[in-house]
Amino acid sequence: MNLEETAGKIRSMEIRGAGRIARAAAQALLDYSAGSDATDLESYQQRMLAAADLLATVRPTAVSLPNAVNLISRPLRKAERFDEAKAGFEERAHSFITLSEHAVARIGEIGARHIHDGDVVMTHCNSEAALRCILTAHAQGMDIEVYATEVRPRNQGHITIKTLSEAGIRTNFIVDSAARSFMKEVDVCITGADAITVNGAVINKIGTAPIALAAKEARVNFLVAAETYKFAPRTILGERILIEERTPDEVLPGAVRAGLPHVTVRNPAFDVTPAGYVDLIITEQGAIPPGMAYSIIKEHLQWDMDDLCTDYPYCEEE
Ligand code: RI2
Repeated sequence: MNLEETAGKIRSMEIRGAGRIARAAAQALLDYSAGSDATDLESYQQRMLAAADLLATVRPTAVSLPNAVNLISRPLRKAERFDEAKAGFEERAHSFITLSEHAVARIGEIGARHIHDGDVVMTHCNSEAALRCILTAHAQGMDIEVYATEVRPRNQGHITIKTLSEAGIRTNFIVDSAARSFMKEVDVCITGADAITVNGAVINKIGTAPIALAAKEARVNFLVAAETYKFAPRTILGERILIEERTPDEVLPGAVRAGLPHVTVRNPAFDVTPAGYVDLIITEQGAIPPGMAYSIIKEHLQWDMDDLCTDYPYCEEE
C-alpha cells in the first residue's frame, strides 16, 4: 500500500484503533523507504521526513501516530550518511512494529490479573489492548461476561461483539446511554486510550468519560489498557491534546440536516476522562496509577526536554 493510500485509510477509519494506525504508519514508511530511489542523505531525509509528517498528522488525537513516527524517524534526523540513515530508520520501524505487537500481548497478561473468575466486565469502543485483557482472562479459563457498548456514531462496538462472540464469551450488547443502568451489574470496566496526558487524564472514544463517571459513582474499578507510546510527551510543555471533530455526516445525513437550518451537529470523536476517575493504567511496563504518567514519558519513552523542543515537530499548536 502506498503512502497516500495508507493515509486515506487511516483518515476514513478503514484502518483504525490507536495501536493499529501507529503500526500501519510504520509499515507505510518502511514501504516508502524500500521504494525510494534516493541515493544521497539529503534527498532521502527530505522525502522520508515529508512522508513522516504527512502520516503523523492524519488523525489529530491519537498520539500513538506522531509518537511512532517520531520514534522511528530519529535516525533519519541524526544520521550523517545515507546508508546509516536508511538502515537505522528501517531497523527502528521494524522494531516498533514488533514492540507494539508484544506490548499488546503483555498488556493482556497483566490486565487479565485484574479480572477474576465470575467477573462482569464492561468495555467501550473497540480497543485491541482492552480486548486482549478480556480475551486473555477467558483463555486462562475464567468464566466472564461482558457488557459492550454500541459506540455511536461509527458503531465500533459491532467489531468488539464479533470478536467476543467468536471467542465464545457471553456478551451483552447495549446502547451507549444504557451504560449507567447496567453499571450495578459490573465488576470492572476496561477501555483503551488514544492519548494519556502528563497529569494522567485519558483521551479515548467519545462516551468513555460518562462510563468512568458512572463507574466511580458505583465504586466499580475503571482500568485503561494502553501501550506506553500512547502517553503524550508534549503535554509536559503544556500542549493540549486536540480532540478530533469528525464530519456531521457520521451523525445525521446531509439531506436530513438540510431540513433543519437551525441545527448544528457536533461530532467529537473523543472525550477526556480525568485521572481521578481512573484506577489503573495497564501498560506493557506494568499497571500504574495515572499519577505516574510523567515517569512513563521520561523513563520509558525516554523523552527529555531537548527532544521535546527539537525532535517532535508533528504536533505544533493549532
Ligand atoms: P487500541 C480507538 O479510536 C478507540 O478510541 C480505542 O479505545 C482506542 O483507539 C485504542 O485502541 P478509533 O480509531 O489501540 O476508533 O487499544 O477512533 O486498539
